[in-house]
Amino acid sequence: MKAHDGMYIDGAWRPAAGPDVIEVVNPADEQVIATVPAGTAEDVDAAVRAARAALPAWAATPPAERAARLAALRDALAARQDEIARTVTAELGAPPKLAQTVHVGMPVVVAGSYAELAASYAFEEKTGNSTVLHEPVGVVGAITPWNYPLHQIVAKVAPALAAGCAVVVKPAEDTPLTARLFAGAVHEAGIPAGVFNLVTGLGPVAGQALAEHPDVDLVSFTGSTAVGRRIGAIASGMVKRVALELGGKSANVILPSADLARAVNVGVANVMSNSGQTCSAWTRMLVHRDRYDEAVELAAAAAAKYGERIGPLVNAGQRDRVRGYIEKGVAEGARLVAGGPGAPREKGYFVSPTVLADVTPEMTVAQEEIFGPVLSVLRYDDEEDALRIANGTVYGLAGAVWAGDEAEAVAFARRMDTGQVDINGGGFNPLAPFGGYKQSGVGRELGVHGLTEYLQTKSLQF
Ligand code: TXE
Repeated sequence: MKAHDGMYIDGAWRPAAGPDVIEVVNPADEQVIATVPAGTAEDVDAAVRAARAALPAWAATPPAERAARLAALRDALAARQDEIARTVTAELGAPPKLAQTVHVGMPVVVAGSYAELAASYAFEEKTGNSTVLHEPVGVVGAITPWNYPLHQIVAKVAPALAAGCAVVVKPAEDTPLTARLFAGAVHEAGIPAGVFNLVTGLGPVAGQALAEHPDVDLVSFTGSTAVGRRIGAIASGMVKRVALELGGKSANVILPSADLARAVNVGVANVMSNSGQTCSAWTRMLVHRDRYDEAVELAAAAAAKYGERIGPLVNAGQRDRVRGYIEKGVAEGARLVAGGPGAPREKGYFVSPTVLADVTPEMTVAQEEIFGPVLSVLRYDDEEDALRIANGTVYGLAGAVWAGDEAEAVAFARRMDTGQVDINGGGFNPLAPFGGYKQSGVGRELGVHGLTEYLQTKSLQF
């Protein structure tokens, strides 16, 4: 057990204002592995003041120099990738290979993409008799969740720094250790004092203080829709900019002409990866009634195979919530064909990869975000029915379409109310905009769209 001190504020680790700490638990064995300070409004205020003081010089730093610092940040993250991966495994429970490739590999690529974008983006352009300046929004308050502890921080901090903003991050209470390693990488990268600050603490205390701080110009939040709504209300009441990445209930639409085995296998892996704790996961599989039984059988087999590789959920509360959803699904008439609500191991917050069949669109498990390794398989009659089901939730974050013919899949994808669709498997693109339609959020992350979230425009007329 290690007791960590301090918050990273104004370029150094400084003692927290209060004595309270947060215990960090390894979800695989339920042991307390560390404590970090629980920041208060006072710590948040110190961090925001440091960011405000650092802002003018960083905003005036030539983009090429900001790009060089971001490249150094990418290198610093890559240099400590083993330590970060071990930490993600310890505090989130991610299997070591997933921790290396996705949890660390992806943010290293994203940090690199913003080093390039900072260098290439046209922060000044001409239109008619005007020059349009794309200027940093100012001080950013970033509130991040635990499901991808490093990626969620990098997806906000890298574009904000590329834009010339100064940032205060409040990471999730379950995964503050990865955030501390990120702060170490920022320091090593030579990013000037105050441009990046880290305050660990509880959401309703430190998170809320950050969102409400009058000197924060933009709040970027990723997490639950319930908290996102509160943050949105605070931001609109104070007329600040806000970016919200919220929940999802994404549809994996398998059209009759698709390669069924491939679509099902990739679909199951997509849901089970990271123990289902992915906002963009394709948690609803939509299959034509003629191929439904075959798909359910394939999905159950794929889930059972996945069972050996799955990590725990992040904490006991999330585990109980996920189990509750499985029980509710069965109570509402779904048929359990793999996994179930029982505890697969004595210790740790594990839930077996679970597949629910005979799920109908109005069931709770087809409407609400479960955030665990639970796949619902739904039947549709024809394409119009599939579209109605796919679009029939309050969410619209991601999705997938599979068809024998790519054009057929694309035609369907165009009619989906969702921010991102993978065609016949797709694949992660760090430059493609990521974000939600409907109640999945406001704004976009990644690539140039992620950068412009942190910019405001000024026009000069000549
Ligand atoms: O999220 P919270 P939780 C969804 C998913 C999950 C559910 C609950 O369905 O089961 O949310 O997870 C901070 N003011 N997602 O409870 O509470 C908090 O400290 C300001 C989807 O962990 O939203 C943390 O840093 N901040 C998701 C962050 O908000 C507050 C990722 C997220 O925590 C706050 C995670 C407040 N009043 C959960 N209360 C995604 N979209 O990827 C909490 N926080």
